Amino acid sequence: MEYKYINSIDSPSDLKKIPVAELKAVCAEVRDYLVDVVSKVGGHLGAGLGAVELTVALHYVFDTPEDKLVWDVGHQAYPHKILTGRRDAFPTIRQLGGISGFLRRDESEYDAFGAGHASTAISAALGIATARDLAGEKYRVVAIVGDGGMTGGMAYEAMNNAGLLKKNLIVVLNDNQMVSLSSINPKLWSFHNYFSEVLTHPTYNKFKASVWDLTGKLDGFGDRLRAAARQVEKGVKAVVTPGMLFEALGFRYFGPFNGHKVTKLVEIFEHVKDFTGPIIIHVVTKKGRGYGPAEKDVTRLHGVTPFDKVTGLSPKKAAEPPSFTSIFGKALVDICKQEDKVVGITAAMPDGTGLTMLHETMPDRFFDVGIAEQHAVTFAAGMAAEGYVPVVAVYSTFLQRAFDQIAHDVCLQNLHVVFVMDRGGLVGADGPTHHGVFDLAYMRCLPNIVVMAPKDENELRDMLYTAIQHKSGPIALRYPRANALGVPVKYGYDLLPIGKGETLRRGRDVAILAVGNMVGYSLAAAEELSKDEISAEIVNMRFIKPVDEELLHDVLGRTGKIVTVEDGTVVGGFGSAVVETIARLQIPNVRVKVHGIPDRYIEHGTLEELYRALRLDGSGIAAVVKDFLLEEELARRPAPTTTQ
Ligand SMILES: Cc1ncc(C[n+]2csc(CCOP(=O)(O)OP(=O)(O)O)c2C)c(N)n1
Repeated sequence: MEYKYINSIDSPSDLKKIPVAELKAVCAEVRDYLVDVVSKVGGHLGAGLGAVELTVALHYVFDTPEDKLVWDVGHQAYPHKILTGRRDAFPTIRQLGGISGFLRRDESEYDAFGAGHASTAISAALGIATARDLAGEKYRVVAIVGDGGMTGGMAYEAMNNAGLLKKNLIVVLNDNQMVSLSSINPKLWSFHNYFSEVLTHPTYNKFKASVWDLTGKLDGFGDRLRAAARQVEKGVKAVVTPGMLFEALGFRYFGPFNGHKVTKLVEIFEHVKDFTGPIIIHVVTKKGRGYGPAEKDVTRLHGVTPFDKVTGLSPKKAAEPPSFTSIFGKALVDICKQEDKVVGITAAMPDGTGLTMLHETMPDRFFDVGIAEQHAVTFAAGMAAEGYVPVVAVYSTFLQRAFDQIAHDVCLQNLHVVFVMDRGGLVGADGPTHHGVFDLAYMRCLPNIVVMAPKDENELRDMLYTAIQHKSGPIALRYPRANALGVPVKYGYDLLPIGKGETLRRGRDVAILAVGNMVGYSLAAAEELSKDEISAEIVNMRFIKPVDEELLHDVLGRTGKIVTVEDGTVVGGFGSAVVETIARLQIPNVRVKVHGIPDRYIEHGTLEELYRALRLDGSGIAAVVKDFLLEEELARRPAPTTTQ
């Protein structure tokens, strides 16, 4: 498509110069550019396509960056990036050194608040509005949140508080009737059913017709709306509107509006932008709008690798081993067939966590609770209290949100809940909001819990089985966003002894103690080291908690030097566990190097790039070990004597 408008939109002030009647054409160009770039570089597609008109209208009406737009999650903010000075940088999105796939305050003054996790926008926007009032300033604050974001408890906590504080705050509810990233049941928002019922209710339609008649005449919008409501009320006992819930929380509700009519959206925002108090504008949109394949295959084209623009299909990959996710999904179904008390729980990510398979085979043993990780954990605790064995499958990064539920509802009561953390470790292009690098640290500090990480697919299966059999308390396992290693999957499952590791390779000079996917990289490092005649012992510790003390004693007794390796933060993670154990046991004359993710947020890039940069691949680990041995040798040399 030849672009008439967007090549000269370097900021929203350029957008504002375009006559309103031409905004439809601007939207078509934004949409085309979005599909064009994402088809080449991959990224989030469907949500952005559904929010094009909304984004154009918001930037057209509001005076950003003085007025603050606070987007929830941020995966729908690609059109926002295109219109706010990042059009030319857009093809670098999610690549090392390029712009982020989510929102970042340090990337643009138009990103009023960083995001990547759901349901935070209304809280952040209310905080901004409160700060504005305290500082005596006048700008406007708009939170844009999807119906998915609305399934998270924080959204209601924020609305309840906003209703009390009565701040001038606009919440735009972008309702595309898609909550879960699921091919099976995307409509998890109970209010969705409520809305659908209300929208087809004759009373509501009569009410709405009156309101629309009046909104045609633009002055006195709010008063007339209320008058219309009263007029309809006269004729019926009770008026049901989709906004009753929000109004109970102290918001004034407007909608639902068609979220793809850009001129109408401009008109609506113009009229409400200076209303006082919290208001909610409900717009109905279609995920993937305007691009056939994304409208049809909404789940697959939510987030994509590069694809053919005509067909929407990504090129077929050469045959590769299955992902850890699918190994888990299959094993869970298998085990559920033998154990009738086991259930699977996901927080809006059935496809991403592999639980779709459970839904397909045993739908009554499967629960998708919406984007509600905290609830997922306490819901699981409730089931465990009644003798069920819930397997909570959540991405490592999203489970962070449920820390207190894990501590207070599960570990304190020593309930047998199994936590399966997918996307543990670095995740690549999604970047710092999504890297799952804190899980080993935040899990292992809690009493009663067992924490494990498998080195390959067979160990993952055994760990899942062991976790389900471990009736004495909570237990967690984590694995990376990756294909499994391709080792032949053995028949059946073995019970692993809790807290026992295994030595995979004997060595003389140094021992590398690794967990999870770092075991494979450590074996590669040992090969490299052997070329330099360094003999490294490789230990798969399997358990981050409890630490295998016997094995530690044995290894240290023979080598005296260990390097711990993990795909997680060095602060309080697996290496810390080893160091703490050595200190507690008072093992003398040992030298330890803790290697893992440093104490800072890691940028986005491919996994290979990030592993290389952080020295977590085979060569990197070998280099770390050599540095460690060199330092150790230097430390042992006698200090040079000085001559006078
Ligand atoms: C706390 C948290 N859990 C899960 C996710 C993964 N996730 C990203 S987008 C999404 C669906 C969001 O739905 P909605 O807000 O309606 O936006 P849509 O994609 O439908 O436009 C989910 C579950 C997340 N970002 N944050």
